[in-house]
Amino acid sequence: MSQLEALIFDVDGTLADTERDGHLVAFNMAFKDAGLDWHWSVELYGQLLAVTGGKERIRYYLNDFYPDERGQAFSMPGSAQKSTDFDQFVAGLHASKTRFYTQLMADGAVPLRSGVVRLIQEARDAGLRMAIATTTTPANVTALLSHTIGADSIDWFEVIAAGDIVPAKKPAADIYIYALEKMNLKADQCLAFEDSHNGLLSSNGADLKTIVTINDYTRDHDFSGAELVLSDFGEPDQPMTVLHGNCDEPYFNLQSAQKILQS
Ligand code: XBP
Ligand code: MG
Repeated sequence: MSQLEALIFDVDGTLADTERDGHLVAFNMAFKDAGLDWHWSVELYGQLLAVTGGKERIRYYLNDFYPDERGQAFSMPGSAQKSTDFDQFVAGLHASKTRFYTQLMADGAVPLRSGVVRLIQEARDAGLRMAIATTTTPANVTALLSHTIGADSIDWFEVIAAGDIVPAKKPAADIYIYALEKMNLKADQCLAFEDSHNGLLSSNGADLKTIVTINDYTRDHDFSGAELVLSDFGEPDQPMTVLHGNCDEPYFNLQSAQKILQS
C-alpha cells in the first residue's frame, strides 16, 4: 500500500472563489478598457465556465454570441489600432485581463477558502510535497498565493503546472500527468483537490483519487468520480459538511487524507 507523498491542488474555485470575485471582474474590466460593450453577468459566466482557460473562453463567447463579427477588424486593447488577427486580439485582451486580475489579488479582493491555509500548513509541517495543477495563467497563481498566504508561499509548491504549459487544458488529464511526471511520483502516492466536473475529469483521467470542495458555481456538477465531496475543508470551529463519501473528522486534515488514499 502506497504512502501519501504529495497533495496536488487546483486553484480556481478550490483554494479561493476566484471565478466570481476575481476572473469575472477582471474580464469585464478588460472588456471595458478595450472599449468593448460586452459585459458578462454572474449567471452567464457560470455557463461560460464550461470552457476552461481564459483565452478559450473569450473565443467561445465570440463564436457563440457574435458569430458574424469573427472576421472583422477589432480595436486592439490599449491602442487605437485595429487588427483582423483574431488570435492576436484575443491574446491582447487576455493579457489585459491578467493585469486587472493580478491587481485585484494585490488589492486583497479574494480570500482563501475555509481550511485551505490550515491544510497547506499541516502538509508543510508533515514534510508532504505539494503541487499546483490549474488551467489559469501562472502569474495569477503567484498573485493569489503571495497576497494571501505570503510572498514566499509559491515556493512551498514544488511544481506549478499552470496555463499553457500543456496544450490540452482540463478536462484533459495532461496538466495532472505533467505535475506527476515533474515530481516523479505515481498517482497512488498523491491526492488531488478540485472543485468542478471538468477538474475532476482531469484528475481522474490521471488516475488520481480526488477530494472535491464545491462552490456556488459547481454545487450541481456531477462528482461521481470523487472519493469525497465536501462543502469546504472546514476548521475546528467551523465544521465542514460531507456531501458524499465518508469522513469522520469535523474538518479535512492529513489523517482524513491518509484514510482516503488507503481506502
Ligand atoms: C480555471 C479556469 C481558468 C480561469 C481563467 O479552471 O477555467 O480559465 O477561469 O484563467 P480550473 P485564465 O480551476 O479547472 O483550473 O484567464 O488565466 O486562463
Ligand atoms: Mg477549479
